Amino acid sequence: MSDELKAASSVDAVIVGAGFSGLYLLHRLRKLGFSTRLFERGGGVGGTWYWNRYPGARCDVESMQYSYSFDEDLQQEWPWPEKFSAQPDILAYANHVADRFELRRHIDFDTEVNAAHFESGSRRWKIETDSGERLTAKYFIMATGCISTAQTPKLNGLTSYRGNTYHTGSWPHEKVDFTGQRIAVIGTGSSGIQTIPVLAEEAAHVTVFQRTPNYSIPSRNEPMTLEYADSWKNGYQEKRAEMRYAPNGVLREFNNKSALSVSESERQATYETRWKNGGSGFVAAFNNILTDQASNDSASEFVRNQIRRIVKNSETAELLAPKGYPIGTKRLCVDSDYFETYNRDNVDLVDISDAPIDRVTPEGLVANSQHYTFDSIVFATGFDAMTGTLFNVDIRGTDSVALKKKWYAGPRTYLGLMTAGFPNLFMITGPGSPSVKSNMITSIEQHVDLVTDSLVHMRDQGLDLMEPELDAENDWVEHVQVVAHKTLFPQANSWYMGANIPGKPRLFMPYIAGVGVYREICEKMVADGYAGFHFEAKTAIAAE
Ligand code: N01
Repeated sequence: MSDELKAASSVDAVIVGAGFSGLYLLHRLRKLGFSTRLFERGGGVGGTWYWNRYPGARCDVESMQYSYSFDEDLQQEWPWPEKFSAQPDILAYANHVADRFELRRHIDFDTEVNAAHFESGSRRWKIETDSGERLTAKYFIMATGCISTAQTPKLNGLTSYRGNTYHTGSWPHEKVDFTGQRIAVIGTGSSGIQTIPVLAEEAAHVTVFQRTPNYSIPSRNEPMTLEYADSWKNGYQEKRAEMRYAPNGVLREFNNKSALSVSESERQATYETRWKNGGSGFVAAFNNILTDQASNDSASEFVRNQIRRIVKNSETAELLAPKGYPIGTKRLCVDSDYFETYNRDNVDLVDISDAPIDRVTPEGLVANSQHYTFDSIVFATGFDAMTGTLFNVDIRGTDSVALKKKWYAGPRTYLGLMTAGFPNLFMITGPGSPSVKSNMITSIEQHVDLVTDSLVHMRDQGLDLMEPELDAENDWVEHVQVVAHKTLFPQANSWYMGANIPGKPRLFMPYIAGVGVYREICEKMVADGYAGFHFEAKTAIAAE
């Protein structure tokens, strides 16, 4: 590290990221008396909700459940205006939490952590930021989220383009006015599917470039009623307790029947009801949609038929109807009038499944040998998920081994929390934990509690260093894959599998056995004396 850098300061814990993980972590650690610094690359709190400001951005987990449970007054008092909250409302909530718990003054905004190197002698992490600050910490905690590194494809000619380009994952703060514009949207994942209907309302013309069609279920979003909010608030404690052990960390109606055990008419009626009710609970219509091909086929075909019913142009409908991978194995999208949007005169769909976009020109782009002219191009092309943001920091553990090097064939963690060879480095909702296959806030709270409890345990026991045992880590990595391969998930080219990033290792990154199962495993690990973790007591040299 450079000598010109500022003199090192020293804290118990450095946290990276002021999203929902970082805010709760900061709150807990400060309450427990640990000294902290939190660095956030954005100019404000909110993480994913700070960056993803694209028109139509909205959460697909109900607000009454996509919210913190750690403070009863907070959950009783906060008024959510809609069933599924829009990005500005979630960001307002994050800001409220930061103010209510007086967290803001402990955060360095507009500051990126560039490097974190573990020094074995002192047993401290040496951390360097892009503002030139250098400091040391006993604990280094990446609370950087799972989908925070936006990916713009490296298209030929992109720098020659004279119009404006946008990425849904790093949208401008000021309103973008698309009135009268011809715009391209590249990508039809959750972000594209949310923004296309809203952009189509404003722009003169929208051309959607689709590489893979996605399954999407209508959200049936509606204004929050007092009755509905109260049905949660009068019993929040019990409901939250149940959520913590629910398969996805959310309460929703789960049908414990196989799709193949019922008559065709019951199956169709069940899908109809789920479609009418809306939301991603569609895949819980039966208990084996994500594990049994024939069951999944019935659900997939039901959704394809809904698309054929909604979209008037049959050729367009067929292009929009996903085929070749099971429903739910790429992130199931939830929309407001997505398929209906293709009935508008000002929206066209271009299928680029056979040949990628050829090149960008100063005026637009070339695909399928045709030149299209655009005033703006919107990239809804996703993220380098789960590992991308961890690799953006030069993290080096024992013997200066880089995290990126250790994980060259894919992430290796014990419980998605820590990785061997990187003592006292914690990840909140890291790869190998339920993370993106759950209600993120439920999983965030569990991980933050587990990490902070571990730090208290170390403090109480006079311990200095915590690290997974290699055998425990190897067993966990294998277990995560075994569980994933009992499902249909590995069949899809999804970002869960790293398939959206050229050259990224292909393996299923989240732990899919369920939030409740995972929590019980963690509870047992703690009850068994932090089984699978290795601790070292304070030494004279480390205590200096
Ligand atoms: O990103 P994605 P996203 N040329 O990776 C296409 C969460 N989220 O930002 O499928 C052409 O899903 C790519 O095509 P393909 C949620 O977890 C939640 O939409 O790889 N196309 C795909 O269509 C979600 O899953 C909410 O063939 C290219 C799209 O771009 C995650 O964030 C809302 C391309 C990317 O889809 C990511 O969603 C929004 C190229 N070179 C996001 N490269 C809610 O809560 C990529 N694509 C509702």
